[in-house]
Amino acid sequence: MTVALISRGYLAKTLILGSKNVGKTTFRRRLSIQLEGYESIKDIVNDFDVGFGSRTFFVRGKTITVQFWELASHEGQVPHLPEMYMEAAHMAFILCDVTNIKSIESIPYLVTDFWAYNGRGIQPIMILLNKADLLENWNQIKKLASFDYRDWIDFLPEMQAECLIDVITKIEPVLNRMGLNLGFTPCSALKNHAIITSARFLLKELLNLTEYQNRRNPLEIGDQFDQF
Ligand SMILES: Nc1nc2c(ncn2[C@@H]2O[C@H](COP(=O)(O)OP(=O)(O)OP(=O)(O)O)[C@@H](O)[C@H]2O)c(=O)[nH]1
Ligand SMILES: [Mg+2]
Repeated sequence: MTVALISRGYLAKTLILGSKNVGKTTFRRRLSIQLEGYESIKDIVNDFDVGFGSRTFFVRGKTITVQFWELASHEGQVPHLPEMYMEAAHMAFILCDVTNIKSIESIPYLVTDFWAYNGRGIQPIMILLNKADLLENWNQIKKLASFDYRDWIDFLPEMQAECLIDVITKIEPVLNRMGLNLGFTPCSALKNHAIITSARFLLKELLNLTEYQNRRNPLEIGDQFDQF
């Protein structure tokens, strides 16, 4: 008789958002261990061009499978996010391209949409300032390896730094009120810079949020993850 080993764990559904050409697909592919067959999910949901990936992490004694859903964006506009994908998401990566101010300016809109539609309200986000390898002082920046923007924002070109401070001012206080931190880091597909550590950061924030909410309302246990 064969005994199936069923591993219990958690599922954290994660969106990968960002305007056109910021590097979402590259990021998703590098982060994912592709599950056979799932790449063809595009065929099933071809209305929206959704890319899928998945990877399992072990964080604070919990095995958590992270599903990544990348939604297509359209030239020159903040992508319209189909509600069916937003609804059940636990957390989101928000990507921008550090050389493209417009993509930085779109961040607050993406975050607002995510919080408005996911069905749980304010959930953890990690902002990735992608293509940081294109910056002049990338060699200095990459050594900082910090998710706290106060450590590296002065290394950015002035326009980008100003734009980012504006974004941070809008988003950070909202997260702080939920006991969450804003994760915000330069990132590059080259050498997988900050890719796995960003996923771990998000998961820790998600666990913090779950604990925070359970403390506030001890009867409502564990609805942050779908157990499988
Ligand atoms: N220099 C540099 N180029 C990158 C990086 N990540 C992605 N790219 C390049 O940026 C271009 C767009 O990358 P994609 O991953 O297709 O971006 P996307 O956001 O999925 O694009 P759309 O789905 O069309 O909106 C490609 O030419 C990538 O090779 C990075 O970290 N550094
Ligand atoms: Mg793409």
